[in-house]
Amino acid sequence: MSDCVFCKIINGEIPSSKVYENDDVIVFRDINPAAPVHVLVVPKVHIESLEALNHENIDVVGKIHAAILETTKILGINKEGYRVVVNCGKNGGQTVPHLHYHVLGGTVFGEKMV
Ligand code: DGP
Repeated sequence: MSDCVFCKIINGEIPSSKVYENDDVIVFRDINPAAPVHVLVVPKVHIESLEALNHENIDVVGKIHAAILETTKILGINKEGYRVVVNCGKNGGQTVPHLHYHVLGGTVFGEKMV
């Protein structure tokens, strides 16, 4: 989508600190990190949110999870652990309407989610 900030990052129109990329997924550092390690795992296909997943595009979820596993190894957080968050829609706090998984690490998170 032409006015989507993540599509612009995928197309190289906006710079990003890229950590990992393959044919289907790109991973880059969040511009406003909430933890010492904070990256966004983003499918290259424009899907608005988790709620926009369907039988046609659901395969991308496996690709995202595979990319998370590659990324946590690259970032060296795979052994100690990390948190994965997906915000969905207005009440979920989603601000960029292009499906993305937050991967946060490099610190110890408490049991509380919020
Ligand atoms: P969410 O609230 O789940 O939609 O998270 C969107 C995240 O995207 C937020 O943590 C900040 C990040 N973000 C927004 N614009 C940019 C950008 O242009 N570059 C990068 N690297 N991150 C961005």
